[in-house]
Amino acid sequence: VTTDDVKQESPRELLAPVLSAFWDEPESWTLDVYRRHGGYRGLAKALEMAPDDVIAYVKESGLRGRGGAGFPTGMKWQFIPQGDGKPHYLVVNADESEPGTCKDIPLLYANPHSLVEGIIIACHAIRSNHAFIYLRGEVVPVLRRLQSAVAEAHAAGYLGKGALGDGGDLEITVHAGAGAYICGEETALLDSLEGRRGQPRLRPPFPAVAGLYACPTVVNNVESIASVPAIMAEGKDWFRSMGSEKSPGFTLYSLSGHVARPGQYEAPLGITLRELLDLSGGIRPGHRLKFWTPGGSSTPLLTDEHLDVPLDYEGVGAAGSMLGTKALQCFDETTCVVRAVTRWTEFYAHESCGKCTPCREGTYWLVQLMRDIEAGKALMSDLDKIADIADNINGKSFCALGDGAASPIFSSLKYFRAEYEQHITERGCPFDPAKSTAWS
Ligand code: L3W
Ligand code: SF4
Repeated sequence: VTTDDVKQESPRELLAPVLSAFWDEPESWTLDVYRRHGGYRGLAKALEMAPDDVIAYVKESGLRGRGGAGFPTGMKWQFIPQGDGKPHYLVVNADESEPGTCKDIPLLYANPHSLVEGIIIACHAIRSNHAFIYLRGEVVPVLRRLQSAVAEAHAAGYLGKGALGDGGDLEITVHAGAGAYICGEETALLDSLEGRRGQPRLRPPFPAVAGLYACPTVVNNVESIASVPAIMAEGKDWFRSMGSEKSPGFTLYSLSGHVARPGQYEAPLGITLRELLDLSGGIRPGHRLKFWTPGGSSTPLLTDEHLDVPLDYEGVGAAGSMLGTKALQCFDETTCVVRAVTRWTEFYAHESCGKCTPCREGTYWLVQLMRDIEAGKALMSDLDKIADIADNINGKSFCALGDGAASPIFSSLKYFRAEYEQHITERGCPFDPAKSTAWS
C-alpha cells in the first residue's frame, strides 16, 4: 500500500508522509527525483552551521532513535569527544531483522538519498570523515540502490574531497552483513564490521567512547539518520509540531499480519493502533484483533484492550510494553498464541549467539517446552517452568536479545494463560491452523 493510496482513502491529518512522500514516484531512488522534492536543502543549511550548533539543533528537535530504544539522537552525537585527535566514525545500523520490522529496508529501497544526506549532516556534526552503512546482507537489490546513491552523491560533490563544512573529506562504505540477527546489536555489529564473529561487547565503554576500531563512534538506526535532513530543512519547530512533547515528530509504522492493507504507514508519534487500523482497512473482514506487538516480537504483546494506547515511548511504556521498532504485527482470533510464541522462541534460540549461558541454554529449553505445550504433551507445571526459565534469562543475559526472547513468554502468559492451559487439558492445540494465514 503506498502513501498515495492511503491519502485518497483516509483522514489526511493522521498521516505525515515525509520519508515516504514520494516512494511510489518513478525512479524515486535517484538524485534527480530526491532533489526535485527538496533533497539536499537540509545539508546546505547544516554546512553553514558550526558542528556543535547542528548537534544542539538536532537535540532541540527532540528526535529519538528509531531503532528500538528511543535514545535522544542529538545527545548521542554530543557524547563524541572533540579535539581528541582520534578518528570518529558514524555507523548506520541497517541490519533490520527484528521479526515484523520492515521500515528501514523499504525506506532504503525507495529513498536512499535521505540516508546519504542525513549521514553527511551527522558526519559534519560529529566531525567524522568516514561513515559505514551495515546493511542486512540478504537484500541485494537494496545494496545496489544504496551503492548507486552513494556513487551519485560522489559525482555531485556531496561526498569525497572537501565535502564537509570545514573542508574535510567524507567517504561512505556500504557493507553487507551475512544475515545474523545479533549483528543488529550495536557492539556485535561493530565486531562484525571489524571482520570478527558478531558477538556483543561489554558496555561500558559505549561506542561513543570506544566503538569501531576502538575510536569514538555513533551508531544510529537508518530511520533516525534519514529523518535529520527534513528537520534541518523544515525546522525543529515543524518537527516538534507533530507527535507528543517527549516523543516528537513523524515515524514509520510497519503494519503486518491479519490487516486488510499491510504496509508502511508514516504518521506522527502518538497515533493509536485503532487509528492506524482505520487507515489500513482494519483487521481482515469478518475477524477481530486478538493480540499484537507494538515493536516486533521483542516487545511484550498487547491485546484488543490496548487499541487506544498512544504509540509513543511513554504511552506504550505505560501500557507495559515498549514502542521498539514500531513493528505492529496484528493477529486475529484464529491465531493460536502458543503457536505464535513457539515460532518466535525458535527464532531467538536460532539467533542466540551463544556467548552467555542464560540466553544460550534458556532459549534452547524454552523451545523444547513450548513445542511440548503446543503439541499437548506438557504438564500444567510446565507453565511455571517456562515462566521460571524466562525469568532466568530476563535481565540476566549479556545483551537485549535475551530480554527479547523472554518478553513474548511473559506477556502471553499474562494475557492468555487460559489458552496455554487449554492446550494441556485438551491434549492438543484447540486452533485449526488452516483458518489462520499468519503462520504458514
Ligand atoms: C553513551 C551512555 N551512549 C546508552 C546508547 C547506546 C545505544 C543507545 C540505546 O537496544 C532496544 C533493545 C531491543 N553513553 C549511553 C549510551 N547509550 N547509554 O544509547 O541503548 P540501549 O542500551 O538502551 O538499547 P540497545 O541495546 O541499543 C535496543 C529493542 O531495542 N528492539 C529491537 C530492535 C531491533 C532492531 C532492528 O531489527 N533493526 O532495531 C525492539 O524493541 O530489544 O531493547 O546506542 O550505545 N551512558
Ligand atoms: Fe549472545 Fe544471547 Fe547472550 Fe546476547 S543474550 S550475548 S545473543 S547469548
